[in-house]
Amino acid sequence: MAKTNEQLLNILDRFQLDEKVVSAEPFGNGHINDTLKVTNEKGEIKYVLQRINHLIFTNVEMLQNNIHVVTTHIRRKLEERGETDIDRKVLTFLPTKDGKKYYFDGDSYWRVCLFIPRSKSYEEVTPALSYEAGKAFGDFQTLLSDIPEGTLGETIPDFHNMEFRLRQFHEAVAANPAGRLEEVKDLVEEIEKRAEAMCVQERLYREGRLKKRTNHCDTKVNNMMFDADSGKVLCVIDLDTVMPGFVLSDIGDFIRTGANTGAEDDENLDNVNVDMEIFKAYTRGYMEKAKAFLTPTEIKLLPYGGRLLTYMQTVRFLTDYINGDTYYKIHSPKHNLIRTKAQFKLLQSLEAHAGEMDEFMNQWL
Ligand code: ADP
Ligand code: GN1
Ligand code: MG
Repeated sequence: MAKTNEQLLNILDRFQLDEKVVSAEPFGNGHINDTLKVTNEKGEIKYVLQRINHLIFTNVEMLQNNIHVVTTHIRRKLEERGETDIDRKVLTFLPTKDGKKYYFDGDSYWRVCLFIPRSKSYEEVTPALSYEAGKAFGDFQTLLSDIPEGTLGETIPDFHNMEFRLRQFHEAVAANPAGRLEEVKDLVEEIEKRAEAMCVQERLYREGRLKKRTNHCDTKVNNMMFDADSGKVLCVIDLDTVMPGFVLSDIGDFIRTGANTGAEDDENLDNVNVDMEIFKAYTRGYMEKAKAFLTPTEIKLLPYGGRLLTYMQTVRFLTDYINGDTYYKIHSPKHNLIRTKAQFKLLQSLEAHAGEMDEFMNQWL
């Protein structure tokens, strides 16, 4: 339920803020949590307040603990590198007055972090920004590569496990709870056709040919803040899903969002295609930072990562549509179906460019 400004200020009052704040207003385009920007008496945005979706992140304690581990780890590494302006390069979460990492108001879970001044996020990127984004996510994985195994929990178990996502899809199809199956049967067929080919990572993992790493797992283009002046990436944000997983997640989700010439939910499918210049620029930036730790198998699979994450998102949006829209926030009755169709169109475009993308990777093999 929406909160009044007064209620939001009461929530903010539970945190150790270092200045007086007067308003909290909706911010950003996320599909899961509620994000608000918090303004001080001078009208400057100072903090970001978020209501955590605890139906999705059911273990808030683990979630906030993961984020604490990740942000303190990155902060220490940046200090060791002698970096300056660190408060703009890593998120800083503020404790509550009783020293906790979140506040529970009896109904919802809340957290607060510092707003990063003079920064910008984008829904669409140029090749130049994309190259910077590639370097930033490659560096993010490098910075987190020495977090000892077992330190971070899986905030959403099997989050990017394709076999699991297909099981959820099959359960939805079998139950057809919202009576929408007939309307989507062609899409269901397209998903089934590709199902086996899209579970390569899980098979390679079982065979011991692919390892898990610490990934961001939501490298959407709007989950990084760029410096408003230099156009360089300042900070990777939205750390809820940082957890052990397969490396293709962080390549794939950027290709899915950044290298799409249309929107994630574009109703005009002619707008939706892969932008090869964005793909190449991101990959160049990413490989500059990540080549040192990637295996040849991972490098070869990189273009497959774009197809996989786009396929996974098609499956997840369609599953939610079949289930009657229980997971993602929607802004119109058919929003999840529109999203599914746009993601499927992008998948077809990525498939058509697969050979060209594979060839591009040869320079690193
Ligand atoms: P969601 O789960 O809703 O996607 P995010 O953490 O990604 O939440 O925040 C949504 C948007 O709010 C981001 O795309 C970004 O534009 C902005 N934002 C989030 N955190 C900050 C921050 N600390 N400083 C500046 N802007 C931020
Ligand atoms: C969700 O919260 P947001 O909008 O950054 C989702 C991602 C999806 C994305 C699709 C926890 O991310 O996995 O890829 O929507 N996050 C969760 O746009 O499910
Ligand atoms: Mg986000």
